[in-house]
Amino acid sequence: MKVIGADVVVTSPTRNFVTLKLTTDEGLTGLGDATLNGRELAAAAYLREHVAPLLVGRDPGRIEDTWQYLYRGAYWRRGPVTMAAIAAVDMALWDIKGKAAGMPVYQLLGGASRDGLLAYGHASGMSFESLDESIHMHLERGYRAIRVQSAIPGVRAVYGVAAQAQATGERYDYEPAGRGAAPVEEDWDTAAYLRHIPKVFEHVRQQFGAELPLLHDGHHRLRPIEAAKLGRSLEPYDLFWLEDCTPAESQQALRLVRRHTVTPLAIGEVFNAVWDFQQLISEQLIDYVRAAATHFGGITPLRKLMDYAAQYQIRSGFHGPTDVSPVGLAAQLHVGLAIHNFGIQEYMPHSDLTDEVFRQSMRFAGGYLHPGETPGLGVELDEQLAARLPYKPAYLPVSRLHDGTMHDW
Ligand code: GCO
Ligand code: MG
Repeated sequence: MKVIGADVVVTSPTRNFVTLKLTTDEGLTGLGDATLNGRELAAAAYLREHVAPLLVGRDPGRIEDTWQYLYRGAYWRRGPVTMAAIAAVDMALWDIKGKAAGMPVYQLLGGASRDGLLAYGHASGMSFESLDESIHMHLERGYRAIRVQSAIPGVRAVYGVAAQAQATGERYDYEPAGRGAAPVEEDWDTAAYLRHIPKVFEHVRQQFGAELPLLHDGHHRLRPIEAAKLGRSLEPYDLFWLEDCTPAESQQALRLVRRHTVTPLAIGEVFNAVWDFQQLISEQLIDYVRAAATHFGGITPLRKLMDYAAQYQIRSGFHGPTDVSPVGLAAQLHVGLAIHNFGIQEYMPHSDLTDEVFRQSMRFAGGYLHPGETPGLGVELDEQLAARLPYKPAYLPVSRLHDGTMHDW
């Protein structure tokens, strides 16, 4: 079998997605996700200009070799643009291999290690009341684990806290930044945040009991000693995890956090290679790996990362926001089903229009996700509909302290 076509589709149903479609001489096609939120066109150009021409004529069965060719061969290793592009190729090749074998990809990875993947949803509120409403709504939809984010008194706009209408709406495929030529600016006050968040979790535990798994995302905003303080102050509320408490490119900063708190830590949604995790895993500085197949070079390295993490009893918590396309989500559902050290899967449902552009075999029932039994990844792209929904500039917000200083994301 040979690859005869490598096409890049950029489409924007409710947000922008970059998809690679490989076509083979035997008529099989494969899809891969290279969506890089806010930098979509860079990933699309990397694929179109530098990768697609290299793929035509190659044997699609040689997944490992193609991955190494693109990773080692480029000279310029790693980085989010490169690794998103490689991820798309890797996923598309697994998709083709699954279709050729007549099996869902998880079967090729060793078969299912469980019946379904425990998923967590995003609840948030501008007040305790609206937060409670949002949690109730998620429980009604079947979620059995909830990420809790809250507005902070004295802070105008907190990232990840949906406005009221969105928090209670049917779907929450919101783009916190909205669309536009430049990022919107939000504000931030770490001291106010550290004072308020423990009260939020105290309230939620009182309302929803001791058993509901609760998660929280710090969005990389704290210095190590602040993160340590937050982790410690949340211990009475028994979090499933505290995510991205510090900007994690300084892996050793986590030593300090770890010294002071037993709140489990999750990190890595912005990481793109195993090297970003090396110290965190080998020193057991985290409990959950937040990588996304889309930003980590695809299924092949994600599987290897999880096997490495397994030696340290570290589990998966793959990044599943709406800016990972249904193709990228499918890729990590197959990995999550197959590996032994699965922990939890983030799940933010895409909009109805996105679900029309990408038809998925994946299902969510009773709080659990399953990639389905369709051969390959189980996602079909409606190219005609995709072509009618062109790219629109959209950016994540930035945040500034009240004196105007740019803050960590
Ligand atoms: C999460 C994330 C997202 C990211 C977004 C950036 O945990 O789901 O932090 O909300 O901010 O994916 O592109
Ligand atoms: Mg996050």
